[in-house]
Amino acid sequence: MKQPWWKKAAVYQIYPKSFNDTTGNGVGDLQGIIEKLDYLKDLGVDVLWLTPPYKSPQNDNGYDISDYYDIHEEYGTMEDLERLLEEVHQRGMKLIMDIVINHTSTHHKWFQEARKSKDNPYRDYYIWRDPVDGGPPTNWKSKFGGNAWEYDELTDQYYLHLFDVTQADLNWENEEVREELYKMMRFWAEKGVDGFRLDVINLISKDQNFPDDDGSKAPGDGRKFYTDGPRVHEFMNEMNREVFAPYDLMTVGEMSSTTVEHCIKYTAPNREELSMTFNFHHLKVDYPNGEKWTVADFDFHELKEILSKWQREMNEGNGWNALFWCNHDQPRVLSRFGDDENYPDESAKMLATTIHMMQGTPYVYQGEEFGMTNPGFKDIEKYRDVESLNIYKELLEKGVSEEAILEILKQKSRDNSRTPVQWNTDEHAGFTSGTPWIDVADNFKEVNAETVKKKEDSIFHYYKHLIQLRKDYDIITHGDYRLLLAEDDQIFAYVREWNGEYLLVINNFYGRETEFHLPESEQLNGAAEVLISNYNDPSEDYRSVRLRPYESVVYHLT
Ligand code: TEU
Repeated sequence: MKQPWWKKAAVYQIYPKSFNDTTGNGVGDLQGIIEKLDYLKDLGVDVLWLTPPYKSPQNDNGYDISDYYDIHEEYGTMEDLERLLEEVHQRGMKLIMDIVINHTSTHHKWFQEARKSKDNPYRDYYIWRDPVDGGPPTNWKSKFGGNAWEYDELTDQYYLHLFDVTQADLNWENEEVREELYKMMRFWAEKGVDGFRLDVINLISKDQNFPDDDGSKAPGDGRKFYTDGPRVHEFMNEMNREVFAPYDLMTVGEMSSTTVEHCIKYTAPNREELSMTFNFHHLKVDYPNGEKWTVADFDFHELKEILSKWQREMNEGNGWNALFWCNHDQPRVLSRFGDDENYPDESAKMLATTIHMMQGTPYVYQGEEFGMTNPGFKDIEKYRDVESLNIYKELLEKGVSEEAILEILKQKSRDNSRTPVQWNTDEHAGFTSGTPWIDVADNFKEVNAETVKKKEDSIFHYYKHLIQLRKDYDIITHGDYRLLLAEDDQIFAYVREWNGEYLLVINNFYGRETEFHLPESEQLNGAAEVLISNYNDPSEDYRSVRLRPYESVVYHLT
């Protein structure tokens, strides 16, 4: 069977607001992306994922769309977008658009109409309910804090918003809504975009009984009544038929709190839903007891276990994973799982190796390819993100000290990955000639694309090499996966096996030396070649390897 092209592709995520500003207004723009396309081509990525560039009041940086058919003015115009698409295609790359269809901004004309009256033709585009006992219809919580229902005086009803109050959930039960959304997606497909990243797409189907959460799991948050909900697979299949299949699109669904069983259903080819899914379980290993808003080390054993489970089970079920460490909602991977002070180079490369040798389609988040870090903001004034500002208020009200909250945000805020891309040593790291909308991290003089690219053995070139390896070695795409030394406190090692070939991937996740010994049960044989390593003199004997701080080495056995 012919394999889809995206199984050997690497995707690069662009958060336009922080990417590159050409107008001097402090906000990145589409023209700024065009300027950097040769750089991205050089990196070797095949696909660019653009986070929402549509018209929006920007309460959630574009994830609150007020017009799906227009571009946010700070980013440029529709002509700029078309030009970007053309330039991307000219370089043999592809462009996928981030699309947010679980909710719209309350500034969207549909919502503006809907709220006018109960019998407005658009009323049923959203989810409205009467008050219960003078309060919200259910005890569901918004992901950004507070209750998920907002009261609207005008009609004495509540509307549902799983995210910000200005992000009203669409009513997917309404066929007209679905048709409107498919029509809009076809508009983009007609323009020539190559696919979509679908925001929180597993939340679109809500339990129509709207029950209160009894609190058996996470008290009262309600997610079990809308996560991978009753009709979600039916809707995905319909969307595939209506939009994806006719245009042969690549699609990646962002899945909030999902399960591997559901992700197999979303992505197994015979089900005709999506190409691949993002899940976040491996990025909750530093949320002790599920609590994000606390300063905590990550649980290494849990990390290995989760990534390994998804590798094994998605492969067995014929599903397909999106592989990633970071995005615009997550802290920087180097600051989170590596050592950005003592071993930035070694640990960034080791982390990249860990996921780039797995099965799936790897994603690189802007700046990751040359080792960008969390900025370490020390003042609440520096933060911009709605979620961070909400939690700051909430924790203050609960009596947590400001100092403690700032420590938490320093580790967990989404703004950690949203600071401007550090291009060079110029003022504001070459991001803008004006005042950036959010501060540039202080380390830009050393950590910037230009400086890092110049060094032959730098993180940038290492990423390039990893991306190329996936193209050259089919085993990375097809091989089975098994974890080695599951109990080891420091080593993350695994074997990929395919057609009598093996890849042996060994990573030291810490700054202490250790030794790897191949378990007796592993009957690997054949001549070994080192495919890649972050030290220039890795051990030749793969059965016994002395590992230096954050050392990573990949052997190919044939
Ligand atoms: O994120 C969905 C999501 O559930 C998270 O990753 C979110 O950031 C987290 O729950 C906060 O703790 C997507 C987008 O990627 C994010 O930027 C948007 O804010 C969100 O949907 C709403 O559209």
